[in-house]
Amino acid sequence: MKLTDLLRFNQIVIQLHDNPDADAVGSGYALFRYFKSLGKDVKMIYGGRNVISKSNMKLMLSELEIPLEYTRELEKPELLLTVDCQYGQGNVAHFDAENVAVIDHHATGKISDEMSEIRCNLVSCSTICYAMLKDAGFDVNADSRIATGLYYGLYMDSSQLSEISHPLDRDMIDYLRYDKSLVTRLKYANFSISELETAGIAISHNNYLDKYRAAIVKSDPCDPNILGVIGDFVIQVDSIDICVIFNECAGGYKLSVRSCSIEAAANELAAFITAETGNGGGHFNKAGGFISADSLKKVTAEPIERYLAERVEEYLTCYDVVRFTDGIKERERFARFRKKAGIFGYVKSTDVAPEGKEFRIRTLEGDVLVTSRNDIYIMIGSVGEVYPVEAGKFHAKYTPLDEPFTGEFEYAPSVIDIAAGEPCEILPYAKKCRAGQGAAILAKPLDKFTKVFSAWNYEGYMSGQKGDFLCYTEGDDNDVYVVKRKIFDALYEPVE
Ligand SMILES: [Mn+2]
Repeated sequence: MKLTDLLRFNQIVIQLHDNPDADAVGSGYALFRYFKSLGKDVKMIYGGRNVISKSNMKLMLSELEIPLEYTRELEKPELLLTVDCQYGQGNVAHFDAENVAVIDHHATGKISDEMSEIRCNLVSCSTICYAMLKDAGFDVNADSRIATGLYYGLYMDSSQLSEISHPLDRDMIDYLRYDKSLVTRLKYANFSISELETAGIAISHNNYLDKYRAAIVKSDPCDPNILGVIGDFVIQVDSIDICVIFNECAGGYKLSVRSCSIEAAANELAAFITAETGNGGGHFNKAGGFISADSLKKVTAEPIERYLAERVEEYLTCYDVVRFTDGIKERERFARFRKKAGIFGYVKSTDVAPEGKEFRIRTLEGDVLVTSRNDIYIMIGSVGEVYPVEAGKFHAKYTPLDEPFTGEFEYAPSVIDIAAGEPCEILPYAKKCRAGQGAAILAKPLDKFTKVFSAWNYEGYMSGQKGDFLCYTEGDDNDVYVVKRKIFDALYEPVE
């Protein structure tokens, strides 16, 4: 769905979920301003049992002058647009409407269609609205109140930005011109005394799995942000390397995951725990997730606490580790392959940034730090995957062509100038290259989930599932990497 698709309606009511949080309000307000700017008859409402009472939310509404109305009755509008929630859910007061549209980031099994935009890979609904408004040509920086609302929405839904994962979330942070002093005030009006007590009770009742240096912590229902705060505290305990903090929320359970173990990324663990029941993701050290109560019922009859402990144990005992310093083990199990002749993209790092400058390559998998040098190139694969390569290796494997490289990707690869903090796209600089013959690699399919610590300065490790390929550049036993099975099958062929 595009926002412009909704312009055929004139009377629009934006509905937030009951007990609206910063993300719902920030998202709703940005949309409100968009429709208002186009002369629509628009209002912003929420229903349910409670009127907003949290001090940060009251401050947000008054300082940003957000015309949010609490209502128990609504005259049937031409369009009801539920934001940060889905029509018909338990935490969304029911109102009749002639037409219903949805913008949300919660995984409920429902997918996007012509009247709904559901992106569960984004940590906040504010990010979806940012992207949709940008698409519709609306400048969210035109009024800092709009930008501030979106920023604070993302901030609060990502446990203070620590659980973001998608490059769009990061782009939004870089882009928004928000009111910094107001955000600071909001940050320090976050918890009430009773929530402080809730956090204290949660911490003193943790379930410690000493064999795995892991802790599962249950909190009473509270603001989801408390979970992140508890996690940040618990992970500092000397005998705890991993912790999962959770509580009940509308429709299921909200999770915060923390890890200081180099081999167990929090985002991977969050995705693993929630794989069958919801969604999860974030950073290497901090991540978040959601488990839907309905989905949980389908996979287990156990209490959530047991289920979480079992999933953590299962995760921690399910993988192998390969380090680039190990060299090739069991060489006889590897076969020779080479890249099929094909067209790829490449960019010289010095085209993107002056020599010696450090920049980040922003990809779906995360940011990779690179220092611009004559002998460092950036490769762009057929599905938009991006990685640094030494010029020597590049010229051995590829023939550069003097033609621009173009492609359509879910997220167009971009780089960030670290000093300036500005994102810039790299596709405009990209040229084609042809994979040459004789670029042989040694590869074998993985028998199980494997984590690979490569020689490049990645934020952690690459991981492969069973069936993905573990690869070495022939002649360099330390140049190890993982290629997803689908990509491997498309790009490589066996060499006799
Ligand atoms: Mn949200």
